[in-house]
Amino acid sequence: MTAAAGSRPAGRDGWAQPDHRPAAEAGAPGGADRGTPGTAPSFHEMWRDLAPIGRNPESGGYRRFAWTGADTDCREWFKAQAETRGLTYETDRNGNQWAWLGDPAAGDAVVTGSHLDSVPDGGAFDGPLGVVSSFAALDELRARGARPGRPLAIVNFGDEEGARFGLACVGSRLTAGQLTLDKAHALRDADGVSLAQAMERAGHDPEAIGADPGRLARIGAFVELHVEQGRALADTPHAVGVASAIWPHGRWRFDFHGEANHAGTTRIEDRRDPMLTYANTVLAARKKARLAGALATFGKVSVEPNGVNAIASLVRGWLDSRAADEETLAAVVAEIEQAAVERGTRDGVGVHVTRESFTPVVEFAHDLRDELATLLGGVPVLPTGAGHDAGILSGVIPTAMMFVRNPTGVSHSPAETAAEDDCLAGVTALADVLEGLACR
Ligand code: HGY
Ligand code: MN
Ligand code: MN
Repeated sequence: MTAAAGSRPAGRDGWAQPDHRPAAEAGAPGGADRGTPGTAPSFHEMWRDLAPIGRNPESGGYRRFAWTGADTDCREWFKAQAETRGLTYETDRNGNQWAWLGDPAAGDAVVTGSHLDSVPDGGAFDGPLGVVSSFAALDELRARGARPGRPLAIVNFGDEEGARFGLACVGSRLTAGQLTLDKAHALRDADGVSLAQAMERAGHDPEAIGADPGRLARIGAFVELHVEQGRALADTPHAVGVASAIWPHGRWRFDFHGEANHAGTTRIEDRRDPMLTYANTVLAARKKARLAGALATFGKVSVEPNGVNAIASLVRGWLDSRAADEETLAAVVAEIEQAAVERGTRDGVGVHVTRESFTPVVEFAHDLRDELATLLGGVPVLPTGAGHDAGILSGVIPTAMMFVRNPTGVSHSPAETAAEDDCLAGVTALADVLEGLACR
């Protein structure tokens, strides 16, 4: 939480230090003053209850990986939120969770939501802000006495970050038919556990997974609210913006094959050290991306045998690369691969590159995007380099995204933050959008 958001000191989850007074008593935005009906927890209470789940006490970051215990706890939290509001709760064939106000079968539904899983040591906001805001916005609509003419739903898409199995947006990709069953069943985590095994252990039937066109056909619009993962709004008077597009992006695994040997006895000229080739490839990626106005990041690496006094036999580095257009992205990745191969030839190291995932450019539906911007009174419209379930679904149904200002722009880090007032402005904006779409 930033200084602007209140007098309580920032905690490591990005919000105020735990305050165990009831939210209304503590004067917290999102408390009873938000007019939540019945016993529905306020924004502040929801945030407080979700905050400890999957949080690593040492880093302060979240480790909510798909189908783990932390993920199960998040999912139970979601179910409890649905039930406490009297919403119709269901889990779909791919493990995505839904909470319905109105008849799920009626069609032309307005759906909002996001995800609750995280990257390794992720922040508190990426995903959960959209889910918590969705429940709070629904409460606000009810408090306004709004009468939706269309079903409304809140969704928690499973495995958005792909932190465990390496592929992002598995829940929405499966639903949209953009992930084949063969590929889904081939997914393994770092311990060799398959996606199917992990699902089964968490109580979900892996045999059920697959495309769900009937479900998507009943949705008229999907709007995802998300913390901004940049600083485009930071220096504007706007707490909320609307997305125009998502940059194309993908993940590539670079395998550098060398020769294990003794660090103390192997002459320099006799070495085939894949770490050297990897290190040079990291530098090349940075340079090629900078020259092209793109982004290229090696954020994950594994080394075998991973001994201090041994030259590595294998280094695996995962490249995440993104650009404004697909041609630039393809060119940058090809240049990085070429640099790796050239350097590998000099080092006696074999280089093998595998594309693990690719998401094409997303241009959000102009009419829905413009409708949101109008409903919100002319807020900024901005592109993002981050991937989202809304991007996956945009190929199938009209989707839009709203961003809540992030004062530092930091994301995928425990330092990720947003001011509490901005988050509450996001709730009101989302309620305005849902009302505008569903109550006209
Ligand atoms: O990696 C991404 O862009 C997203 O945050 N899943
Ligand atoms: Mn993310
Ligand atoms: Mn996200």
